Amino acid sequence: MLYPQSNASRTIQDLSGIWSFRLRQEDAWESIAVPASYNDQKPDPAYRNHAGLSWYRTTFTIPSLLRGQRIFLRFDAVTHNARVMINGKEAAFHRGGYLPFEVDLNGLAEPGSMVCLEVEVDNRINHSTLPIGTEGGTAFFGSDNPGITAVEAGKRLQQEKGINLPAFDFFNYAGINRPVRLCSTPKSYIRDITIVPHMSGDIDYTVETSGTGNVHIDVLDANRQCVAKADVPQGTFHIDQPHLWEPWPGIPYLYTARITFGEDCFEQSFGVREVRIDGIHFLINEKPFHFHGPCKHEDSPFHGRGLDQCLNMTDINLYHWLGANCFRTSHYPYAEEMYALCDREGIVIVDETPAVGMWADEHYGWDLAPYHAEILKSLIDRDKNHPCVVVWSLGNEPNTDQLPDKAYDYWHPLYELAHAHDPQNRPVTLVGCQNIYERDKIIPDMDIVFFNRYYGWYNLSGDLETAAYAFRMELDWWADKGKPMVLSEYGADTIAGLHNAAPDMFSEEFQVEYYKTINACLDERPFIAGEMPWNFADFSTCQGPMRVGGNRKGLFTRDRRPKMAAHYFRERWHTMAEKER
Ligand code: BDP
Repeated sequence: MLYPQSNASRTIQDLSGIWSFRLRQEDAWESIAVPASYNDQKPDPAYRNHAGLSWYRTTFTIPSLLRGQRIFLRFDAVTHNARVMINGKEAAFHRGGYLPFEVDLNGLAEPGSMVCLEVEVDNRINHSTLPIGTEGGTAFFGSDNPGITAVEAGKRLQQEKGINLPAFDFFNYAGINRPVRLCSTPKSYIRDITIVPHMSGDIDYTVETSGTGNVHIDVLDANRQCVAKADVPQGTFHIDQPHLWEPWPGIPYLYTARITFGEDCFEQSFGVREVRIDGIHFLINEKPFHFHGPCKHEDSPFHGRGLDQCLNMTDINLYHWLGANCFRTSHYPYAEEMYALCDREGIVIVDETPAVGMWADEHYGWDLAPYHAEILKSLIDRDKNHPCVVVWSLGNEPNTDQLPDKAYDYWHPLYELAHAHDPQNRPVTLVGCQNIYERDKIIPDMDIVFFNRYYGWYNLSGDLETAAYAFRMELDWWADKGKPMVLSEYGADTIAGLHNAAPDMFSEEFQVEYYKTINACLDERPFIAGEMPWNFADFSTCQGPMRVGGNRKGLFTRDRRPKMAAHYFRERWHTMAEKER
């Protein structure tokens, strides 16, 4: 699905602003900002902890000058399910909270008329959604205390009340989290574009269209000079001695394919870069690439998970400040604006589906696979042309060791699907949790092994010497597997400002010592292709005995102030980048 564009043939009317909102149909309408999560917009536990439906409403007028055009609404993300009503009539239902969808308005509303737009949002999560949630009071870090009569009765009551908690460790921010736009194109239009670049300068492409017209393509360099042309909807054009798209600290050079089809036109940017794996090396443009950068969340005060371009810019500038070159979109697809920014800034992305919370044995009986496959395909369709995206992640920390064959049978077809569906055939991974690695069949089978480990934190807590001993033992086991491996999460909760000369858990000194200890183990191993600390910044989670105002494993606080560990990584990563230059 193409990203909305306003140009000589297409228009966009951004519907961002203050809409009307209510949590229950019998309530009066209140005011709400769009786009943003609703949860933190009012100091009211009913907003914060709501589980169920909620309603958004706004009005807009379709300009008369759009007569004769194809007119549609484009929702970038409504979390998690959306039912869209146009002038009181149901126009669309969309399942899934982090990917875009369009609602065709032709036949539903006339140019020149005012439209009433209502969106019914469902934020409930359960065994048939991605991410996974639980009905009742058992959260990610909650304690079950099974067998205690009174606690069991309490849990039953919570179930009756409809308490709905995440099976994952981030707050279930909900609502219209990303922009809603009224868009138009000519009636005959460019439906999709696929670009597959090669370092030789040969660029394979496909333009999909609807209606009648001729396709023409001009390929522009960064100075908007034409460097190639094509006149058929599918084929290969050639750029002589192309500038490559290189991750930071290289130059992330971007070209633009300016496509016309009848009256329609569209500009698609792309980078010339290749990605492949060779033994223990992950290669970008045939050079070994070392992933170093913290994983992220879309999370901030006020906005929750809502799009905030200033925050995204600030974060990417902090990545530059750190000398970081990558992040993973833990644990769901991010807003499209972030990928466009990373294309420009040379920050590499590991792009993840919202498959998180799949740690129960029963998971493999829930038959999520068809829906999961659909989401994976939509993610690839959305992000396929971004040079910054170099790996697909099928999901985060599922149960893969307890029922290793079932896990294999679930995940392997998704792995194959990602390869078959991605025109650029990027490497594929599934992020593994700390588990009985000797039993695991699927994680070691991925193109590149992403493994999350918390030696010294969740286990062997605080004893860093023993943590290093244990981690080294595990690394010995992986050493002869012949695959590149990325430590895709490791970290320690740290309260900013808590200091201790003898480093103990939760102090800033401990976080630094923890990273120094684990990094020393990584530095000895040639098959380690990267380190991705958990997390870039502190972030909000649901309440629980393990979380003091959220997850505190950030290198930065939630308002982006560096902890000591941020300074430590800054030194380490800039030194690494100097050597790689
Ligand atoms: C990992 C999860 C991540 C958590 C992290 C933690 O992948 O979502 O936030 O642990 O516990 O298991 O901090």
